[in-house]
Amino acid sequence: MDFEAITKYSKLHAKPLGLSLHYGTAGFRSKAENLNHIMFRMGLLAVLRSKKTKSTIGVMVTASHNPEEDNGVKLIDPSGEMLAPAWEEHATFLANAEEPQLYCVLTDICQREAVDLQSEAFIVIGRDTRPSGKELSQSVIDGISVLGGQYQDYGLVTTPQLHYMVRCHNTHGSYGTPTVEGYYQKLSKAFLELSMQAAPQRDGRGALKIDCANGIGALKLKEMEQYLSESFVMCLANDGMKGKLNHMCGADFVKVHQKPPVGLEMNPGEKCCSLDGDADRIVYYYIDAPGHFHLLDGDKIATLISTFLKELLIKAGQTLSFAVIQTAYANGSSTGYLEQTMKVPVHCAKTGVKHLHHKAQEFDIGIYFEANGHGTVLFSKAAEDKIRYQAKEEKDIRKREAAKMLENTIDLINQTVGDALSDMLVIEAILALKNFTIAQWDALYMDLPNRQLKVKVTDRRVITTTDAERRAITPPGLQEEIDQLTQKFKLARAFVRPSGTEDIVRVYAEADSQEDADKLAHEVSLAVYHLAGGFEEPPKAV
Ligand code: G16
Repeated sequence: MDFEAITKYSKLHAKPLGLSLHYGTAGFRSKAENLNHIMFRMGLLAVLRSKKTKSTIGVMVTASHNPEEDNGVKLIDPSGEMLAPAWEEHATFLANAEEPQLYCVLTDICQREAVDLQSEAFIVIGRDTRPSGKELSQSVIDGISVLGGQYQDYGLVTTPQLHYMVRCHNTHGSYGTPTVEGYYQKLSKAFLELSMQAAPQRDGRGALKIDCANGIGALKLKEMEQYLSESFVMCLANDGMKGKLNHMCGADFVKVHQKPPVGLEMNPGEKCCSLDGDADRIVYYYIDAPGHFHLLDGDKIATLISTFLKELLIKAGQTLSFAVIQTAYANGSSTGYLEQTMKVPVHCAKTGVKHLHHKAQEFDIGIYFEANGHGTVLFSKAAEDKIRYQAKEEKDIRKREAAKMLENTIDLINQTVGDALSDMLVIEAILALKNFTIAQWDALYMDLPNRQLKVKVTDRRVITTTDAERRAITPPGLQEEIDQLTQKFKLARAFVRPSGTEDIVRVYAEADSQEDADKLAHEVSLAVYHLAGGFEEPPKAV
């Protein structure tokens, strides 16, 4: 490593003295003006990770659901997964080194990880549509170049598209062609083959209104549209021509506020969905005839996909282990339905797709979705091989057809990470095959009323949790207070956790009526405010 070059270029991307940022739930996130040095240093780290793994590594510049003035960055590991936890620690360490220590920290990482500096490095880069993205990507490139790494800049892509590129590069094309066209071709082929057997869609039930959160999703859906059949009618709203990214729209807004986004006109029964800013999450919704809003979130998506896969596995006569992974935010009704009605094992992981992804890898088929709409399905290598073999060689036509549909589902799902575009096509294919309206899908089970709130505190790290974030360990007295409050309501549950993407504490509550869920969430927010160093005004009632 060239000490002089690193020192010289680092000064051009100088770290503000004393600024400390952490690799959180999905990488670094902060106001864009704080991130120049982080980007440069993540360029450096990506090169070391690439040398260490002798593989292509991804660097995605995005702050996903955060507001437009924020930005962020995350590294993507060789199989397209989130960065390994030990390297998240290196990332934080490197990000917070003051200028004179930077070289030492780099050397230390190289020694600890036994990085062979003579190895080659190849990095792929992508960014979402934030105004700050281009300049910050250039800082990443500067970091890569100073360590002699090679790179390919994909420019504007969805986060899941970059995850896909990384996997394609490292599997030498067997996962797919590492281009956006390759991505569209792979998904559209699987989608068209899968939905081929669906009855023609009557009454416009195939049409879908999509709120693109004024983000990258709009651009990419317009590109993908030509690869899909004319029978799939998409109508895009919030396509970034007028509105601000994630502002009063997008999957996070719709999920948290449980109401439609601005900029999307809804008529009763119409199927609608929202993506988030970098198109890695999706939620569906509709209004019924009296005008009530119904949300179909990640839990409902997991249930729909589980039902579909379970039916196909039975038809194909395959006995593969199968589980659903959720987080503490999963609605109690969804867990009950999966376990008791569908007889599917359910596991709870900490928030962050990286945690769910690893748990899902323990099964032949692991379906993971966060309630916020972030998720996918993983098929083990053995399961995939069995299904592909059966799709080709099975003599029984019915079984072979079921195996063929499972094979198409494998190809349609982005197995690297939650992907709004891929998830949307999976959902659309299933609804068409089952000839389900969105209301019929919604009727699988009834959600328990729930509420999510945010509380501002001086230092959110005073809250630590256990039991997959369902119980607070610190500050003292907080969990006892939550337990007492919860006891006052029927079918109630509540928890709090520090966000890993925003400077706030998240509060979740559910109960048997909306009024009680709102009340409980508010009372728990007040407990957080008083016991965990709340500032500004105390939280107001919902
Ligand atoms: C990211 C993560 C998700 C997580 C979400 C919220 O989503 O990828 O797994 O659920 O942040 O995390 P937290 O509650 O810690 O702020 P996205 O869509 O912003 O990348």
